Amino acid sequence: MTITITAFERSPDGGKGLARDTRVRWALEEAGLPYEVHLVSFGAMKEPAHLAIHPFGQIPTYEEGDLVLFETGAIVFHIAERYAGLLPKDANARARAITWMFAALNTMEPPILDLGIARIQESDKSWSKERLPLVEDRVRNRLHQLSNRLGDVDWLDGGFSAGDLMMVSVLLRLKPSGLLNEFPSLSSYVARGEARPAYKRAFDAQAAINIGP
Ligand SMILES: N[C@@H](CCC(=O)N[C@@H](CS)C(=O)NCC(=O)O)C(=O)O
Repeated sequence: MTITITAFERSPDGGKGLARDTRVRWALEEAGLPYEVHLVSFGAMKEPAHLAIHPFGQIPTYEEGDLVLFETGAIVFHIAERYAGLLPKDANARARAITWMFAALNTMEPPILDLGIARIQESDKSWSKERLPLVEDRVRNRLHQLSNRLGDVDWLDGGFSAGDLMMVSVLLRLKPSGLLNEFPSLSSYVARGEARPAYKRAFDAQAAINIGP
């Protein structure tokens, strides 16, 4: 059955792979699944046709036959549950990998997104200079905790899993801030993710749309 995802017609990051279709593409590549991409403009994302598949008018979405999904956590979990390569077979290891997916989305991503807002959308506000260090410290705190847990191993819990895919995807959003460089083990962790052939294919596919081949 054909899998179709949606992505930005023109990503605001100009093809740096930070739009969230990249993590879905990465999961599909890890699972060896072919997929098609439907590109949507900012205007079209808010039109009824797209709102019917994404109630919040965002990308990405995932369609497979009658199934329509939104939210990258749900999409990556769906792919990982059904196809080999992203979740361990052992039930407890599987539950732990899923825990890391949730940790990436619920514990790491919110302060990281907040930092992006503080650095870009709020930079012209009178209070921006006072707020930014507070937001940065909240991110630093989480990075410190994550780096302590990762230690000197390659992946968060044994072999590479959907938990790492989601964590690396979330951490990648920190690159423009430079904060990741303060944590060498996390920088290496992200680099290991980026070095995976499946990630490279996903990155190149979104870049081809946004910056051309
Ligand atoms: N929690 C959602 C977030 C989706 C999201 O924020 N998508 C962004 C692109 S990365 C978007 O569509 N932004 C445009 C908008 O919200 O109008 C997920 O993980 O899928």
